[in-house]
Order: sequence, then C-alpha cells, then structure tokens
Amino acid sequence: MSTVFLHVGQAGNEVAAAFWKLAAAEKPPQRYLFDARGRCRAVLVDTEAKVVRGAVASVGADRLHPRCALVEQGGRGNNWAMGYHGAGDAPGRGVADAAMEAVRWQVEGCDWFAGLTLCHSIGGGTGAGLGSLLLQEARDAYPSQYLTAASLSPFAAGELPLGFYNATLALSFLQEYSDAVLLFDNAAMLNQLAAVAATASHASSHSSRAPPRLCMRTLDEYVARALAGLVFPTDGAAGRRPFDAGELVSSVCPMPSAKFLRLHSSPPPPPPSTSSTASSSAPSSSSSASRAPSWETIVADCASRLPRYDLYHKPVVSLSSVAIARGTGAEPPDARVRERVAALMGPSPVTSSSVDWKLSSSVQTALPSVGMHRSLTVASNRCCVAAQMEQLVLRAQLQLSERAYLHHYERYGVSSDYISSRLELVRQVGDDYAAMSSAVARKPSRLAS
Ligand SMILES: Nc1nc2c(ncn2[C@@H]2O[C@H](COP(=O)(O)OP(=O)(O)OP(=O)(O)O)[C@@H](O)[C@H]2O)c(=O)[nH]1
Ligand SMILES: [Mg+2]
Repeated sequence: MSTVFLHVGQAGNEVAAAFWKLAAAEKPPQRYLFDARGRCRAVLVDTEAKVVRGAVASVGADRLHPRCALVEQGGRGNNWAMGYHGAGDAPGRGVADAAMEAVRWQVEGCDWFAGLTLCHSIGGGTGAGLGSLLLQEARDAYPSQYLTAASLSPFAAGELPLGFYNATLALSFLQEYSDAVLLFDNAAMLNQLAAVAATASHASSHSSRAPPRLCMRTLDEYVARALAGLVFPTDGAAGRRPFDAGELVSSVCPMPSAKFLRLHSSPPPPPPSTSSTASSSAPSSSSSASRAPSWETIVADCASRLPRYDLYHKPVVSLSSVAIARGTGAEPPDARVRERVAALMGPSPVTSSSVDWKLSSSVQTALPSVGMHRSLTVASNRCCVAAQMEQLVLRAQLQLSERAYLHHYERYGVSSDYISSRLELVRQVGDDYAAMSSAVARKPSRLAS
C-alpha cells in the first residue's frame, strides 16, 4: 500500500526537499515510500525551474524519475487565478497535463495505490491555484481513493496582497475535493519554533548569545518531521505497516464538513545552530536508552506547543485525534501519559474516546533519520481552524467589497461572483466548526462524563 506525493509550488517543493531527505535516510525496507529502484513515489511541479532543481539536488537526482520533476517558466505571480487557469495569451494546460500524467505513472507503479497527498502553500499562485486544479483533476481520476493535503497557510496580514483571495480560493477547493487537510499555520509555527530556540539558547552555556535566526528552512524541517511522524511506516503485528490515509480519515474526520487537521510533533527540531549535528547523526541502538526522552517530557513539550485557546481566546475543542508514539520499545506510554494527552485534547462532542493511539515499537521506525529515539505525533481535528478561516475570509471579503485587486483575477476569467461563492463555502466550514465548539462549551459536564 503506497501513497503518492504531489509537491506543487515553491513551498511544496521546499518541504519535498526536507521530507524526502528524511525518507531516504530511513532504515530499509523502504518500499512504501520508494519504488523498487529507490525512486521517490513523488511528483515535483513548479513554475520556477530553480525551486524544483534545488529539491532534486537536495534529494538526489537518482531518487527522482525525470518525468516526475516538472517545471514551467514564468511563475504564477502570486495569483491563484493564473495558477489555476494557466499563464500566457494562449493558455495551454502545459505543466498541469504533464503533472497528471506523472501522477498516473506513479500510481501505475504502486502495487496498491492508497491515495495521493498534495503538498503546497495556499498563499501564492502555483501551489494554491495549480494545486487546486490538480486536486480537482485527481478527484476526477481517482474518485474512490483518499486525497489528502499538507497545506501551508500564509503569515499574517500584508505578506502578499493577493494572499487572502488565494488562500480562501484554495481552501474552498481543499474542502470540496480532499478527504483531509493537514493545515500548517506559518505564523504559529514560527512563534513556537522561536520559543524553542529561545529556550535552547537560554539553557546553553552561551546564554548571552541571541537565539539563532529562524528561516523558512526551519519551518520546512518542522513540517517534514511532522509529516514523517504521520506517514512513515510504523511497526505492526505483521511487520512494517505503511501510512493508511483511510484510517486517518475515519479516525479523525467524523464528518465531511470537518476535515481540517493540525499536526504536531514532539520533540521539535533542534534550533538551526545545532540542527546540522543532530540531523546527521542517526542514533545507534546502544545509545538509544540513554538519549531517549521520557514520555512525560515529550508530552510536556507537546502540551507547551498545542494551543489551548484560539485567536479569540476561546478554549480549543478537539473533535478527535490520533496519537502516533514511535520508539515505544519495552516502555510504551503508560495510562498516566495517555490520560495527559486525552486531557490536553479535552472532551469531544462527537466521540467517546477522543484520542486513538498507534504504537510503533522499534528504533528503526522511531525516525532515526532525524536523530530521534522516541517521538509523538498528534493529528487532531481542532475547532481553532474556525477562527483562522474566519480571519482569512473576513480579509478576503473586505478586499472584495472594495473590488481590490480583482482585475488580476478577472483577466483569467475569475469573477467577483465566483470568488464570493467560494468564500461562502469556506465561511460555512468555519461556521460549522464554530457551532461544534459552542456545543461543547454549552454542555461541558455531560460531555466530560
Ligand atoms: N512554510 C513555508 N512557507 C513558505 C515557503 N516558501 C513560501 N512560503 C509561503 O508560501 C506563500 C507563497 O507561496 P509560494 O509557495 O512561495 O508560491 P508558489 O506556490 O510558488 O506560487 P507563485 O510563486 O506565486 O507562482 C507565502 O505565504 C509564503 O510565506 C517555505 O519554504 N516554507
Ligand atoms: Mg513560486
């Protein structure tokens, strides 16, 4: 059972570089992530050649089939409409057709194709617009397969003038055509990793030094590790088990209107100044016992970075979660640790057991590629996305009411009415999450019992 990964746009390809480097360093057998010739089950696409070239160089040219590293010149101008409809006076489908062809080729190469994961940012033109088109076409081509996405949400106001329209349009396609979306918030990730870097710097003997500067690469590494925690194979009763998107969807997406997930991974990557040594040193089993942090420490880190309150300071409600503990060996998370994680997530309005546990015992599946001996990855369906969506929709709506930047979209046949209808779809998702959150707030005692 294999998943095919489709990386689109700059951010999607930067994450590809970090993710596939980790995958290549994993212990054999690697058949779920790579084909028989050791090539990634991935398609890389961008409209700027240097991004894909950089990712290929980073992963290794022999790890990617040439037909799966696709570029078109010119970029998509941070414009969803240009990404979706194609650039130029005679818009051809160009790279979109080539990408779908490459996906088909990858799918045919899988013994058992389990689903497709799109990896992209939703704030620009290529990842957001072309990513939306490819997702829509993938749904058409694979109606009964699981389509998931790892989607990077833009920073706060003002980063890109068209960012709110782009993000809203892309979210509407994710809602319509995918089964589950791992929504990463760039601003929140940066804050959390800055706090980790500040703590590490303070704790080190060089406490007078300023914490290291964080960059996009640090975020990419975080995203890659979190994805690895979720999708790298785990140990099961009958040997190594591949990622099963269907299992994820059925345990964390209780209804089709609530499919936006958060992905957390503990411990976090070390700050940039120490990451090179950490990531290059795969652990030896003899040192694993001494270097593995306790489950209590790991859960405490998770607790310190999982937001308890949303943007409006309302307690965050989780609908359901899956916790993947790796490197459990002879010491799996005990009842107290599990209770702590359940308490972190709080009562769910839709399920009695708010956290599903998945344990993987060996050091080989504990993410040795990143120097981990033990890790916890939590994918949770949390109502805090309501506030995030509301903010994006509100800003897009404000721009729309002033007809700001609309000509950029109209040039490609995307009208204000169309944007308005897609915006409504995303607003509805936010409203549904907000309603579930309020339901829990009104009935705390019954749900907690
Ligand atoms: N986490 C993360 N976010 C990124 C990265 N690169 C860009 N972004 C964010 O992604 C958004 C811009 O999207 P890009 O991926 O650069 O754009 P693109 O998909 O290549 O589209 P165009 O260049 O407009 O054709 C902004 O919100 C950036 O902050 C990255 O490497 N990591
Ligand atoms: Mg780009």
